Parts: sequence; C-alpha cells; structure tokens
Amino acid sequence: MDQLDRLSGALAPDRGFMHLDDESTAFAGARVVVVPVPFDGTTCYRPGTREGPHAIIDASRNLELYDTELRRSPFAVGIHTLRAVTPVMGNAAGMVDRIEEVTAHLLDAGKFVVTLGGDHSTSIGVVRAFAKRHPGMSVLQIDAHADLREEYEGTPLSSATIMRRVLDVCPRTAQVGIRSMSEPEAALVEERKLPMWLASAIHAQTRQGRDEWIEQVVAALADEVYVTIDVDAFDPSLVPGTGTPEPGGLGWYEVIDLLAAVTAHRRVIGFDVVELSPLVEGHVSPVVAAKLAYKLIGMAVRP
Ligand SMILES: [Mn+2]
Repeated sequence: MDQLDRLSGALAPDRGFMHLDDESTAFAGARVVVVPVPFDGTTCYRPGTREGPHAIIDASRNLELYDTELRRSPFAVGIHTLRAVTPVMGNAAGMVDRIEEVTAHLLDAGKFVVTLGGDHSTSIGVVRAFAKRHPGMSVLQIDAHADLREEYEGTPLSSATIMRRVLDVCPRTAQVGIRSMSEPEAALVEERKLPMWLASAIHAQTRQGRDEWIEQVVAALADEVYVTIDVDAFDPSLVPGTGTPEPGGLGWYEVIDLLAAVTAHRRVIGFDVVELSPLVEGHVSPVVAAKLAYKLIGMAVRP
C-alpha cells in the first residue's frame, strides 16, 4: 500500500463507494477496488469531469445494496475505495503513467479494478496496465464517440484519441453506441474493419423488437474483456451531465442487456466509467453512473 499512498492524495468521500461498513471495505479482503480519478485535463467541450468520481460516490449513498435482477447484494465480495489518484495537472502523459502505475499495483494484488473518471484519457493508462497482463483481451467501448483520432489539439493523449491509443496496445476492440466521428476516423474504421455498432443501427433493431446486435457484439469479443463506459453513450435525456452530449443515445436497458450478455458469455476483467460532469447536471446523471458501476460489479464479480 505504501506506493499507492504516494500516488493517491485527497481522502475519499465519506466511506467510499456504496458507503459500506469497515468490514466490507478492508483492502486485504476486498475483491473489488474502486479508483477515483478526478482529472479532466483533456476534455474538449465543457470541463467538470474532475468532479465525476466524487459525485458518483456521493450518489451511491442512496442506492440499495440489494440488486433486484441479480437477486443478491454485490457488495458482499468486498469493495474498497482507494483515495483519489492525485492529478498531474497540465501533463497528460504524466497522468496516464501514474494511472497505469496505480492500476498495475492493484492488478498485481489480484484486485478487480473499477476506475471512476475523470475524462476519457483516464482509460489509456488503465488499459495499458490491463493489456500488459492480459495480452489477448478485448476492449469493449460503450460511447457516443469513436475517439479514434491520432491526435487532438496537438496531443496524442486525450478524450478524443483514447480508442486509437487502445489500438496501440490491444488490437481487438468493439465499439458500441457510436454516433459521432470525423471523416478520417470513419476511413480508419473502414480500412481496419473495426467492429462498430452505431447507435442508429441499434435503435433500428430496438424499434422492431430485435436485439441480435447484442449477440454480434459478444461474438466479436475475446474471452477476456475490459469495458470502458463513457456515460455519453446513454441518451442525453437519461444522462445530461456530460461534457459532450450527443442526441440519439442508448437506453438504460440496452446497455444493461448488453453487459448482462457479455458477463454471461465472457470474462469481464475490469471496467471504467468516465466523462460524468455533475456540474452540467448533478442529480440524475450521477445516480445512473453509480448504479451502472454497482450493477456491473455485481454481474462481473460473482460470489
Ligand atoms: Mn464520448
């Protein structure tokens, strides 16, 4: 823990994620570790995602510990909330390295790592640590944006380049809920035949009462799957609290049904929830992000 102490500074909000008692949160016994990363050095439109982790943990206070669909209480596997990772301000590369280091420590300790952003560049360091230990894994991205730019405003490490950086270390990806990308990104998708499910295609099936897209996404994934969830994948009517909203997003049950299928047929080895901006909307959006994180812990980490 000494090295983790060096990298994480401010105290976690009162009692950590889900506000559990000491017995359920002790580091040694906890199978899950939640890592708050209050960093938004690279968000391009409206900042405020640095407030995301605190807002998610705060909102989790009001969630039931029992999951009605899973019919059990996911917290029973033990959930420790790390103190927030100290931001390296104005130095995206330094921040990515620091996040990789924290994640690596936790993975080597055998923990299931849940990272709360922060902007989406947070995921670059996390994925690097996972990819070194799970070279055959897939990355499933649930997001409104393809985030496949080679660089954005002069930097290769940004919210807008995260999936391009993922491709540097993990060739197997699936992108779901996408409805915004540049022409060069679309050309890259075409050229490399990157598996992508546009939100419009998902909606077309939903309107007809079909959901074959879920099976197709699962089929595209390797046995081990890292999941990165940008909350702007959801429709802005459900999650308005994000820096770069896009109309036409996914509904709650579309995302949950997908994650249920992925966790049933593949091994989800870790995930992050990023881009929540509670300063834009801080009542409903943090609750959605908190419930999503808790439910995915429940689906991925079985007792
Ligand atoms: Mn996005």
